[in-house]
Amino acid sequence: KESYAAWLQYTKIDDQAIADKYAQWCRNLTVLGDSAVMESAKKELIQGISSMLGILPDSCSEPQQSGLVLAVKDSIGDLIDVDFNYLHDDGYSIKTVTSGQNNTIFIVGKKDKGVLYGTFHLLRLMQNRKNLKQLDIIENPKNQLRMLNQWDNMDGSIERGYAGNSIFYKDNQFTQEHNRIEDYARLIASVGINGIAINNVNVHQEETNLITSTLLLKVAEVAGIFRAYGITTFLSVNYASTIQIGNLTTADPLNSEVQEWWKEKAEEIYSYIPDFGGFLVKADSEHRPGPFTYGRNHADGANMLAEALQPFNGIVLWRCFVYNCLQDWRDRSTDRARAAYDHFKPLDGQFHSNVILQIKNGPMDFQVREGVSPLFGAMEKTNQMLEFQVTQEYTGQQRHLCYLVPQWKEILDFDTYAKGKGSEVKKVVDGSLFQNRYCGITAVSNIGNDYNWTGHTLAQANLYGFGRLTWNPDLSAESITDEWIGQTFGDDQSVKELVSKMLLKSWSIYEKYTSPLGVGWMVNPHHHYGPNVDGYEYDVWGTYHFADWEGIGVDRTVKTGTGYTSQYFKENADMYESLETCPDELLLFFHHVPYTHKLKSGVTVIQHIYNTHFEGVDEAEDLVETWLQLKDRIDQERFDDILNKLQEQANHSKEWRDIINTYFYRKSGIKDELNRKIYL
Ligand code: BDP
Repeated sequence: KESYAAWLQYTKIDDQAIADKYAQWCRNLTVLGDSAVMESAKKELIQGISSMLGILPDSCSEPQQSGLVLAVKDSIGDLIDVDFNYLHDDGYSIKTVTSGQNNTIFIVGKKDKGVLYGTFHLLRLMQNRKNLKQLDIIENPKNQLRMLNQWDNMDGSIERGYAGNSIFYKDNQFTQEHNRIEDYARLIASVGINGIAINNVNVHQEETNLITSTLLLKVAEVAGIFRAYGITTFLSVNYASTIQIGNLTTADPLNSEVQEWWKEKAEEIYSYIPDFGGFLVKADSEHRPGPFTYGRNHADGANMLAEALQPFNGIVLWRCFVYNCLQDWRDRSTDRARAAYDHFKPLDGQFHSNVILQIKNGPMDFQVREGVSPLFGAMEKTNQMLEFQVTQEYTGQQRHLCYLVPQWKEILDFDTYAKGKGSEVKKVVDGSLFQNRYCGITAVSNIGNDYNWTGHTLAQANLYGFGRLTWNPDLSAESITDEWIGQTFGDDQSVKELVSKMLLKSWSIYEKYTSPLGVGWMVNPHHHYGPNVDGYEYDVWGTYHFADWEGIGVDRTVKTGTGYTSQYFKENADMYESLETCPDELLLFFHHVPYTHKLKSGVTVIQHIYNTHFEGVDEAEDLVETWLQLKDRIDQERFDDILNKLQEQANHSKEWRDIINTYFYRKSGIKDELNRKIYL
């Protein structure tokens, strides 16, 4: 089925001229070197070529006059010149060599993983019908760690999953769906993902057991599937494992029995999975155990685990999503946005070199719009990793179209000024700004066992785009989008144009009819779907908008508010602190203002709210119209499925519009200048 194949469609090439050209290189395939990863590359090429060209390449033991050659540094010999000094471990070169009768495409990696990435690159070019005649490509990933986090529970449910159940677990056991897991590995390896944590960061009892011998055998099986695609397996661990499964009475990181227990545990894990990646840890957050219980800090906690993993080159991914979820909403001094920085910044320099702090993109929680976390760049001596959320918890839950690549681009390009101008987030997390030992980008995955992986078929683009950005954050949103559409829906110009427009506008559309100007959180508590104006307003989670009859917004200034703005470097701190320079789209994230406050756009806050909510609905309806134009250009199954989702979105956007507009009309008593129907 097309929806299952996602962007690895390998649709038959109808244009005979192109097919004939490609065939010159695809009749012979020589793979120099053998490893599971090389085998995966070969398998993928054979699948891609036979499906696109209808020919089965001959497997040759040495290069022929024409054909494809896959090789690594150690096996390429003097067949061609490759500057291996320039290639990173995951890098590759693709070269078309034409001389006399010879006509060969070489895909050469420093290691076998590079060959796999190069193979997917070539297939991507073919799926987009590119000319292969003069390829001379050298690619290195910008980020060293390019990861996904599965929030899968062993009972088969997925925390914040919107595409069915887990492909990994069912009824507290591992599934036997190895083919499905392998297909997932193919999908994510094709965009360069090289690490995966296979269980939820909220580690319940069942998942705590993943590091016990019976289940480790199963983890090792899964790790084997991923390994063949160059992907390293990690586990989320329960910080209090020593108590839960270790028969100890404490999880104090400075207790020698606790330390010993983890050391032995690490040794045991590595006896099953020699290339195990390490631990992902959510500690002292949202009722998870952590070092605070013992009066220790997070460096103590992370370092204890890091020491256990160190002999095996394992790493600790320590999450900075630490805040008090039981605070008093009236107490503005405990601003949740401040929490990560307040906890971690003072610990700079205290973490071991195999600890990476995993930091959510914003200080709150994956809202449609919020500031960038001020922790990026603020810890010069500490490895940092950026965490995005591909699963659309707050962005429509894969029932609404919300393509997040443009949002991620903005965040990656955000200048922290940590070392003066040009200190973008992407340079912090790729390690180049502070020369970190470990670094990278990770995200919460959006897949489940739905036939199309992601619920909304167009949500596949988020997974694709995330991977591509981890490989190269400098790719433009437009080019990522185009290549995704070409591979997913084929080479139809009108499909490309229209789908690209839909995707690229969708974040802005979603933002328009949901919570305004960066204030966030106007969702139903718990499941976080749909509008709820005061759902979080008077509860303890620290997620308020402070709307009253006079105004709205959270004052996070130093002068009169929570002081959060001071956590940024000066340029940004000044920009956000002042009403004059704070960007419109984040106004209510940083300031409390009257409804009559004039935005830079020239309209008042209240009028902006009305306008955008009407526009958002209109534009959501346009999405349906645009899609309808593509009837007969897209297979029936995907066409219908996407149409249903877009219609649901258009309907639901009205509920958002009416509830939000009515709420602010009743709060402010100010009428819409255009006299549109506001209240329900
Ligand atoms: C929030 C989710 C919650 C996660 C938490 C986290 O609502 O389910 O456990 O983040 O990241 O977005 O730990």
